[in-house]
Amino acid sequence: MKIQFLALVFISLNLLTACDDGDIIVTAENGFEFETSNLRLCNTGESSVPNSGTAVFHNVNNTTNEAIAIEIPNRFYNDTIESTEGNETFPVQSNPVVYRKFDTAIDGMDYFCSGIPDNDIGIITELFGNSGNLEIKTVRIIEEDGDEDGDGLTNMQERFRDSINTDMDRFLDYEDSDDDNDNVLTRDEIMPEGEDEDNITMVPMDTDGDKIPDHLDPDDDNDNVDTRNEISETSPDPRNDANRNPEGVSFYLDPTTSNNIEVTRLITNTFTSTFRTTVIARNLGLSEADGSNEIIRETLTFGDIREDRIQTDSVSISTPETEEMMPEEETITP
Ligand SMILES: [Ca+2]
Ligand SMILES: [Ca+2]
Ligand SMILES: [Ca+2]
Ligand SMILES: [Ca+2]
Repeated sequence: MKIQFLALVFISLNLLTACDDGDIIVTAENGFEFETSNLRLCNTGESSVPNSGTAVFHNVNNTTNEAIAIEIPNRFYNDTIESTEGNETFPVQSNPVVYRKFDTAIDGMDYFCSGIPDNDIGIITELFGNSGNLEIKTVRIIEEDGDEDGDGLTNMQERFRDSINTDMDRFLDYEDSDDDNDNVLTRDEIMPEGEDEDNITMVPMDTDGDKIPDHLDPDDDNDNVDTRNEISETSPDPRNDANRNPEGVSFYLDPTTSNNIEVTRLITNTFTSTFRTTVIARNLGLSEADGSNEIIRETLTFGDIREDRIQTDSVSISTPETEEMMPEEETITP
């Protein structure tokens, strides 16, 4: 995707405004009606190179036919990485800002992110930023009733505020689809409880009655063999049909069976985290190209962007001895 935002500013100034049929005066109180949720971002660079390409944030109101856009040169802005030091500040002088009022509705991603805009789009009023600062910040959002790892327990049930990490691997419980690293997914170690379909909550089971729920208990049947090792040569998945006794009960839930095969490869973990990027201008000075119609906005909220990031990671039991034993092909997929 090519962005020719700077070029657009000058093309439109020289050509499109020549066709104006009369300026509409935009003032600090009149105009700038942007829904915060309509903020969008496009990048031309490479995500692996933070200083590559150009990042453009834009917000379009297709009721009032207004748009405002910011160009951040030499920057790939990743809206799924948390800002480490609070707000990043970008001076308007080196990061062009343009406000436009059009004679028709536009598609912001097409207009600002896809090269030369459609000829049919006329600009009635155009203002350029000439002073002030932009503040951009990305934060991770963790909602109480969300379920980042999709394991059936909410972030609140997995005590996300306490940063619980039962199996001490790289993932906190609310990001870990197998909380006890026993190769049985948490969603298969809990059960629904409720009086009717509309009031179901997922609650932990405790097979061996030791007060440690199955999804946090590495030895579910208390036979002193870890659940993940109660398998056979046929399959490394404790829930596989090959790993059941003649009555159909999985070895890991049957204290009378004693298969014990050391495994080092764990289920691949996937979780989704959500980020919100907020863009605010402070003391933003705008004027027409000739310096007329100057207005100042003390605070102008460009809006915010909500974006998900899905992370999939292979995990292994990370002791030096077991790393050496780990066969590459033995990945267990849920
Ligand atoms: Ca979990
Ligand atoms: Ca488990
Ligand atoms: Ca237990
Ligand atoms: Ca066991």
